[in-house]
Amino acid sequence: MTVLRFVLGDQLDRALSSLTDLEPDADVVLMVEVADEATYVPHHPKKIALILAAMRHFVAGLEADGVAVDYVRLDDRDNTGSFTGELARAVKRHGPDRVVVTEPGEWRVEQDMKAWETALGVAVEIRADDRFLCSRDAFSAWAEGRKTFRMEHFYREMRKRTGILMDGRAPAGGEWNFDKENRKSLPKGLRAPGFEGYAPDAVTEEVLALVADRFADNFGDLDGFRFPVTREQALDLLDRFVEHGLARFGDYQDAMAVGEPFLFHSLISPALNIGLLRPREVIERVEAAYRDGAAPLNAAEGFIRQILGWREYVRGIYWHAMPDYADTNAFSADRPLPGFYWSGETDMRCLAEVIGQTRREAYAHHIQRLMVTGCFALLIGADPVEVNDWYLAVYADAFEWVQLPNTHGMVLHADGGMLGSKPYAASGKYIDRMSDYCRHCRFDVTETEGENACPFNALYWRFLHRHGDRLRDNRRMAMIYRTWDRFDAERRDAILERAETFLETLS
Ligand code: FAD
Ligand code: DLZ
Ligand code: SF4
Repeated sequence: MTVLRFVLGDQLDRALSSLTDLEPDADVVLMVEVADEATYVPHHPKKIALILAAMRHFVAGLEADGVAVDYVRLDDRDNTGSFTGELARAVKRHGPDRVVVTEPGEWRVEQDMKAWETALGVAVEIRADDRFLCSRDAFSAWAEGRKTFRMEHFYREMRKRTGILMDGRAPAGGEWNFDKENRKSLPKGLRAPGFEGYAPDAVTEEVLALVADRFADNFGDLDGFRFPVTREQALDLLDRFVEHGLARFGDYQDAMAVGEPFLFHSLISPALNIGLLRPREVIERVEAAYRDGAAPLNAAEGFIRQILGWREYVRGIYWHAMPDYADTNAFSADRPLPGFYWSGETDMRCLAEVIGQTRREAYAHHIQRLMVTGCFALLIGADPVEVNDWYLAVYADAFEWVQLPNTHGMVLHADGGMLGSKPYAASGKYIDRMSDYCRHCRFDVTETEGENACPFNALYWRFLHRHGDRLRDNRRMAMIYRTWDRFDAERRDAILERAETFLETLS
């Protein structure tokens, strides 16, 4: 009985559900590098390199343990370029009794997967992806009958269900959430640990040459590739974070600074999302650091909330709401994404800084994605499809199950509030409070009118003005509408004019 076990590029986990009952003497593991996956958006070259290099290292590990692996390379002559085409060829080669897979991370791939059994004439068993702490069914059960979904409710439920950061039935430290302690701006002179990374070995070098040859025109620098590509390296990265970054993670989680792309963030998302780390082990490691006194509770809780809360929540929303979710557009936003998202050429220092860092590193931390590139796209009314494609392409950790709810829901509020209670619209004041970007910018963050005024300011008021019908009744926005209403008509007109004049410069 041969079982063909098809493992995708973001499933690089030896404990994966499709591998749990692997019989090394009888089964074959199939992995394929295919053009479809490398081109469905113009991925950052570092992202393609990460996935292919990690796949090749994963396969080397399986082979070293005596597992039969069928590995198709991107440049193999007969490569059909698609998962379906490569599975069909492999079924012909091996004549398996059945194919076993773990459910994928993207809706479009799942549609293909569901058609394989009929198309290929072989039994296909699709198993749940148990790397997550909340299964798709468990999320649906939680969501059932709720009018609105809120992360905080889901998160508390997950804390109770898993016992993570719980002292009996109560949350550790007596509170569920320490976010109010986690909004400090960076004091002068405080140095972040930096990211040394992992030097490419011969396997990775070969991938880098392939990517340089084929994807040189994509947005993003391939030079300086140093992501972890093996489980050992990913575990080392986690150790380093716990030792050097975690204690300050909470305090400076929302901070941003010129020339400081990483601050006290963990940088584990690329490794986590492709299976080199398991979310549960990351959480347990961080909880242990707190219990041992190596990290304060605001840091440990803040970090664990991102993984046990946000990460699981957005995945639940994705599968619960797809495929209609991607087609929503609550604000009827339709402006093309400005060209500088791809070139980085803009006088707005905050955007130039985040886009430049994204080009170099295929990385930006949460607040940069949310409150700089994201908030700007929201305020100008950028087309959600273009915004989503940009985020899916440019970050090494981007897979649709996690990218789409964050971008479409959290940032653009295009889902009309399914994921979050209000849009994260903000003026330049927020960026000024949380960073030193404005001090290095040609625009004046304290001004709203006139051509030197920070564009975020007038755009913010314009956004509120345009979408009053949707947002005025939101209790969390009532105060800001009262401020707008207090402005006299002349001031309101001047602000709206500044916004329109600025928007004309984008086209
Ligand atoms: P840390 O700040 O160290 O956080 C630890 C971990 O928490 C992360 O590794 C990640 O696994 C998890 N996490 C934190 N916030 C979120 C969140 N909102 N949703 C899900 N997981 C979270 N994350 C992705 O993994 N892939 C994406 O494609 C992605 N796109 C995003 C797009 C936008 C517009 C926004 C606002 C956020 C997006 N995020 C995405 C969430 C977050 O920005 C990244 O997970 C984080 O920046 C990764 O860096 P880190 O590992 O240093 O995170
Ligand atoms: C993102 C990506 C890329 C660039 N290349 C491959 C590949 O060649 N082979 C593969 O198995 N997976 C790749 N991936 C990851 C897939 O896009 C991902 O597994 C699906 O989107 C499902 O989440
Ligand atoms: Fe960005 Fe405005 Fe600050 Fe310039 S002044 S960095 S545009 S927020």
